[in-house]
Amino acid sequence: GTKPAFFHLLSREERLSQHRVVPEKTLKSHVSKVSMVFRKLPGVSASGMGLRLSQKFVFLLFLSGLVTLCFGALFFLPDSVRLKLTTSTKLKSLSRKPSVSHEATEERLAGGKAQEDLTLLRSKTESASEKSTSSDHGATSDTFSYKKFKRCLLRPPLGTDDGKPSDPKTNERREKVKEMMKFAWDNYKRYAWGKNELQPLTRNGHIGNMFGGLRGASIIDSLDTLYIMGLVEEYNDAKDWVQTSLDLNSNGEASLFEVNIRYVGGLLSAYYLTGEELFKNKAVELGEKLLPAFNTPTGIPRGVINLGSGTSWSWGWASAGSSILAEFGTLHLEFVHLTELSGNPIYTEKVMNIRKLLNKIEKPHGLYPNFLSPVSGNWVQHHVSIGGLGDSFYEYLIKSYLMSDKTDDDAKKMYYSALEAIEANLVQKSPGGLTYMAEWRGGILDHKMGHLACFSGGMIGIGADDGAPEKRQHYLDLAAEITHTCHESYTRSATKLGPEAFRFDSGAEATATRLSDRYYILRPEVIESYMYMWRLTHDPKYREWGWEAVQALEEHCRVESGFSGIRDVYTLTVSHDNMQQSFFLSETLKYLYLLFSDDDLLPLEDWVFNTEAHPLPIVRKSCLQDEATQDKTVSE
Ligand code: DMJ
Repeated sequence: GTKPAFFHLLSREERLSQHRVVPEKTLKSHVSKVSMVFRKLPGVSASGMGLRLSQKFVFLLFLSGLVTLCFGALFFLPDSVRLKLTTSTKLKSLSRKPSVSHEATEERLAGGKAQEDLTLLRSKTESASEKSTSSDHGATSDTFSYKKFKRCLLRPPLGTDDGKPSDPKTNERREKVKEMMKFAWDNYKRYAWGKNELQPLTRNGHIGNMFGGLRGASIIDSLDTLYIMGLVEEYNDAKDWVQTSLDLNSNGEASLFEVNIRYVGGLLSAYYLTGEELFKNKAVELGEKLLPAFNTPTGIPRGVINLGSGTSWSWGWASAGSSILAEFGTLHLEFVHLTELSGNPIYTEKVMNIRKLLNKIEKPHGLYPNFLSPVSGNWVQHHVSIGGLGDSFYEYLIKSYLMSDKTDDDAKKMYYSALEAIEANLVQKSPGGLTYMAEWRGGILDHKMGHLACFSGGMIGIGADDGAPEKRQHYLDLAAEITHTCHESYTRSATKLGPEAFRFDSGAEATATRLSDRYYILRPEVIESYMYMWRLTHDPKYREWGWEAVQALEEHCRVESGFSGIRDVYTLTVSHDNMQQSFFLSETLKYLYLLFSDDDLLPLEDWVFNTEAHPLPIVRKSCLQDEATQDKTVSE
């Protein structure tokens, strides 16, 4: 019984076999077999090299240990290395042509005009990424090549001139938005640095309880906005903070959804834009901490997770311990990218499992209710909404399809059939001719549309082109009508900002009828739809509507030390809510900036925006693999 040094590496069965007494007869026959082998070797005595029986036994034990150790070592190799071994073998047999030609792409990428410090910063960060190893809290593998990824983009991410419009009036408006970002950022930095959000009236930071003890939500949410706006110093401050102060070892209760869309999404975008390994490693490290939320009987994650212990549970307010459609349905884009970057398939497996369950389950009238039990996998209540609780699930279906380079056919099918069901059951026309999306409660319509539902103009717009040919124009019209209705909800208020929810009953048309629905918290959805509709149609009205919003924000939400939400959009004696939401920096201001930029700043051919407006690149699998083949051939 002495345990071999590698005892701890053995499986249970192997360990047991280490204790088994070897019968002398068997032992003898083993020894004679070994002698047979040696007999064939010249210069080796046929008598077992003159060893005593006990020596032979030790020798045999050593030999069998060595063999086990070799197999064991293979077994214990990290996933990433095994993946690399298998993909490199597979890649050797691939000989498809790259979908994006090498030369053509490099030519397009080379088209950029020199941009002084901005270019300097950007080239600095890129070469940093090429030099760096995965030693920064190395949770990731080295299977992802940033260089290859850049080659597979169709266009430079920031356009030829950082998206600067040639028309001076538009450029002036763009500069105004940049100034707003700088103002919001400077005040956050001055009064709330490292906290999650700025409270601009009391001039202090807010931590809240959504992010499980994680800090700096406004910093993570701002990284990409600062970068695309060329706010170099500010971006560097943000990056330094991530490097020195973003502590992922927190131990609080976090919303899986919020941490994913803001932190994981923000870090992923920052990585793809800058190539800084730091962001990639932090994103994967954080992604890993979210995985225990999926340990449920169905694999549908629960809404809340303790980032330290991994314990997860459902929101107390969600009926019967259910999970929320917009929460577990808004993980797909980020998780697919976590797999891309880490080489670990688990992230994609988790979200594909959600997808499969939703695809399979019966849907009332083809609609997806907002509450699902993570235990039974059944719907818990029949409340359907394109606004809060449902919204970004639909958004992620079409964006999953687009982000997969239009290969994810399940996502495509699910999106268009969901849209059909929405049109058949929820889309309404008001007596005044406004198109809106009502909510559905077990078959009964609630003629209310939330501000959150206003993202759907943009969503239906970006999906229009891939719908059935006879439906394409119809979808584009529907997208324009919804966006128009949402604009009406702004123009019909005194402040020219829209309420949290507006109604189409009791004589109301796109106005809030309840006091509790009159607030505006700097939300982006209406402006988001303006931005997409501008890109899709180039109808100048969308830029005008965006400019109206800028003026209203300046007039009613800008206070001495930042921007604040307001409690009632229908009164000019405004009351501020004292909160500069992090999504104001990541979404509202970014979409405004893109609205006044040329289309080649983050072109839609290459990027999809996650639901927090963090740009994620389209995954061009065939290009990435072919590039790998080329690299391999060169190095061989
Ligand atoms: C953001 O965090 C995201 O857009 C989310 O999808 C919905 N709510 C806010 C903005 O309103």
